[in-house]
Amino acid sequence: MLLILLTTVGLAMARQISIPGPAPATSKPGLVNHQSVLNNLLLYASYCDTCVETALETCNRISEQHQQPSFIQEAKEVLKEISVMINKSESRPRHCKDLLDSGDTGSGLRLVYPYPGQPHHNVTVFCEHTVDGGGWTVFQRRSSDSIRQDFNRTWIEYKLGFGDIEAEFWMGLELLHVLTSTTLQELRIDLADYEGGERWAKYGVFNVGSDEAKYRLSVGRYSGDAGDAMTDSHGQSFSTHDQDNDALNTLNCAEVWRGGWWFKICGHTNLNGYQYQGTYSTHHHEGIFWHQWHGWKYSLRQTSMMIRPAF
Ligand SMILES: [Ca+2]
Repeated sequence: MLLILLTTVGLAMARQISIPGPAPATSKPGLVNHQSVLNNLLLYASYCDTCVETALETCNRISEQHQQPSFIQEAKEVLKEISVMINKSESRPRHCKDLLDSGDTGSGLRLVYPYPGQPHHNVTVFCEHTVDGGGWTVFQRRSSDSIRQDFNRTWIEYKLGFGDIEAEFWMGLELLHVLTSTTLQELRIDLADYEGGERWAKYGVFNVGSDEAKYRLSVGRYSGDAGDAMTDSHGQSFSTHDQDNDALNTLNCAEVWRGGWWFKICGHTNLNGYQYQGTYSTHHHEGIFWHQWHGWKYSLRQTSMMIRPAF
């Protein structure tokens, strides 16, 4: 576009300059002389429009060629800066597995960047690298060794998380949804009783839906020695004492079982129940229980739930 404009203006100028005849009385002598010399030169060159146009185009092209190196250089530098920013962003750990892959060992609090498209949005999580190959991001823990937390919380508390991340805590369903949405996750659950016994359960599929889906649970492909108490809750929304999303019309499972969970009718486990110590005898199943191991009326000493990308 610029080339066409310059060429058009150039041709117009050339035509104006080449008009024969006496110079206006007001013109300066030097300008008259230059115009006369230019006229003569154009006449000598047969005054060819095409020749002048070609010459101007050549001029423009040479001018643009002179400008290109600095423009290209500038563009290259911008691309390099963008590339560095992208690499820096991609190298940030999204979860504990990324940290394990980059050489992290041990266990404890770590900073991760789990939100896609938000490279600066970080959260503190607890990474477990000492169990089953490591790379686990812990999202729930109960422990009789710590100051006990109240797990009979509201919907908003289960959504945002609560407790002490180095002791008893619940990560929060919103972050759990984000962490399980990017790639296929596996779930590992570790249980301990008051007699020194330990069991584990692992699920090759684990996903928590969005707030709109009431944090619907997808879970399956069990392995372990604790027994499968979770698959029964597959496809079930989360419930709390102030939000009944279970499949039982006659009561609110979260209310009578004293904690938020993916209750169905009501289910085979609740690791967010009340912290009785071992055997208890209340009417409802209120404890921290895993039916396939210690039945309905035994509250466990310790539990942890953690996730890791399956691949
Ligand atoms: Ca209900």
